[in-house]
Amino acid sequence: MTNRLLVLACTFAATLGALTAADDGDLAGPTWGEGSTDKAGSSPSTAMRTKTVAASDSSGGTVTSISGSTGTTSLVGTLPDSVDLYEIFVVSPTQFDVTTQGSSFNTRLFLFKKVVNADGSIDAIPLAANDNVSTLANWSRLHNTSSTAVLIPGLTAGAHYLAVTNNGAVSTTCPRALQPTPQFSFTSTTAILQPVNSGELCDWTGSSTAAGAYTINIIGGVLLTRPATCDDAPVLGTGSYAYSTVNNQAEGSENNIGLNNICGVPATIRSPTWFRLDACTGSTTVRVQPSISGTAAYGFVVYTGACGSLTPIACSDTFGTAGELTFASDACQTYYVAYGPLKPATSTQFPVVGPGTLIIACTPSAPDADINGDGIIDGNDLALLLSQWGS
Ligand SMILES: [Ca+2]
Ligand SMILES: [Ca+2]
Ligand SMILES: [Ca+2]
Repeated sequence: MTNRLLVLACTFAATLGALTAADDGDLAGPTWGEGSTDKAGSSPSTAMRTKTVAASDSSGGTVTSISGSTGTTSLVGTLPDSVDLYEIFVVSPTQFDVTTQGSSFNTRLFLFKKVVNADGSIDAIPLAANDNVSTLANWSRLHNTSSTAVLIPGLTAGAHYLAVTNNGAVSTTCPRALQPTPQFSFTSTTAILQPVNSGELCDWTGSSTAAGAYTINIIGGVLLTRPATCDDAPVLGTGSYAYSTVNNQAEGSENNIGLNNICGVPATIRSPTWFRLDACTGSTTVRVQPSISGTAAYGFVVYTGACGSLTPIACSDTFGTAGELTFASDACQTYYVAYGPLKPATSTQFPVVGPGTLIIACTPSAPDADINGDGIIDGNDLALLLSQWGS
């Protein structure tokens, strides 16, 4: 009975929208939101990666702003949530231009290059920082758009980290020490500063308690990237999402999914894009609808479980048309979907790639009112429900 009540509680919570909200809208671009909790950490391993199913890795998805807040839940050194770090994809270094205009507190911006080491560890190497755009305003601007000077040396296309902090915080190098070494010296409050120490990011220091809501305006040069692994999957709820696979063809084959062992289809999903379902309890339909009808073929696999230990539960492998699947879903389950262009084993051609629409729909089932499972719906069920209400 306990299990049954738990399931019921989950079903009711989902019905009331109390479970984890989907990432769609706020997290699918062009505006990116941190959400109501502190999801952006202060290190490369806890940074929030901006991404969208609408992107391919080179043509990308548009992002115009990132919004969030500092100062509430996590601890960074002695300051609560004083740093929010985002992984961004710089596509055009000479158009790179970000500001914190409109933020509610006195900000600083820091930019780091993401470096993946041979052992797979990740470092953030400092490139630039700015406190104030001018002597007349305390919002920050980092940009590389000058036609006469390189303002951010070392800025190239690729993955970077962008940090927003208050006006007292500064990044420090490794190793962590009693007296950590700041990476920047704020001898000027208005210059775009270059690092005074280019060792990798380890920690932050500072004494300001300024915090609040911020907006990072993306003026140019930054795009959202495609979630290419399970770990990276954004949460998508019921809705319609533009996608693109135009760059999948150029990508490596290490993430391809062979369908023969999963569903007995001699074909491969090339360079799949991943998302996690914000599922309802009932019947969920996923449809991958290419814009180029008749020629593009798409496949996808639905999994349950956690990344690294996924169990496939359904395949879609329709050739020459949209891929579509309807399956029974449970709001208390975790579902991952990986989709991409489908390459038959007999074909030597790469499958047609291009833009399309990803459609997620759900028909909720009626809640089971027979809570105690005795086959009768009566006052005993109501009493059980009320006893669990709000608990
Ligand atoms: Ca935060
Ligand atoms: Ca944070
Ligand atoms: Ca400032």
